[in-house]
Amino acid sequence: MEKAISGVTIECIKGDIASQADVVAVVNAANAELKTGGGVAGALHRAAGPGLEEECRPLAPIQPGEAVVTGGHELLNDYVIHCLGPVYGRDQPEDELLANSYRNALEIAEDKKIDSIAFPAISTGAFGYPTKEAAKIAFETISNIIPELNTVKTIRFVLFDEDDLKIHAEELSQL
Ligand code: AR6
Repeated sequence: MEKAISGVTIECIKGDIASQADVVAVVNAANAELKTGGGVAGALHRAAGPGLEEECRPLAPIQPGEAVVTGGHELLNDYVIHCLGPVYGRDQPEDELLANSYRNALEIAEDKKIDSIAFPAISTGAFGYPTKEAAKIAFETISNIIPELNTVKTIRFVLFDEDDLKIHAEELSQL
């Protein structure tokens, strides 16, 4: 499933965020300490090797909604953009904090002149954000920021299972 808006392609695919060979940057659904963990953070840190955690150490801790960038180390990508999403029901206002994650990641991508970026569904795993609500916020935020984008041309959502892919494809088609 993909959709083009003002020259920017938004794609939804099923897959593993740690195996996206053809994008310049991947986004990590990080923890505040920017350490390895479960889910996306575990997959990216495992594939990147210990150099990633080392580079992250002086950048931590980060706040919900904030994003920071590192190199990709042994990943297939030049950059990792680490976003701390909100914990659903705890970090408030969670919708704004989730939107900030997407906005801040895309601002970093522009600063670094990155043309392709892959996101996981931030906050929808261990942090408990309902997938449909989170997908709506993600796509609305991205469509609002698209007029400000110059270098980013491809924004990919990498969903881990068929249900999450379906939910994201539905929300994207309604944009
Ligand atoms: N590729 C793509 N998506 C994945 C992958 C993968 N390899 N693995 C899981 N997902 P989560 P959060 C999906 O928990 O909710 C970590 O332990 C997953 O099914 O990775 O922001 C950190 O250390 C879900 O839909 O991120 C933090 O403490 C989505 O990615 C905390 O979890 C996000 O799940 C962050 O929680």
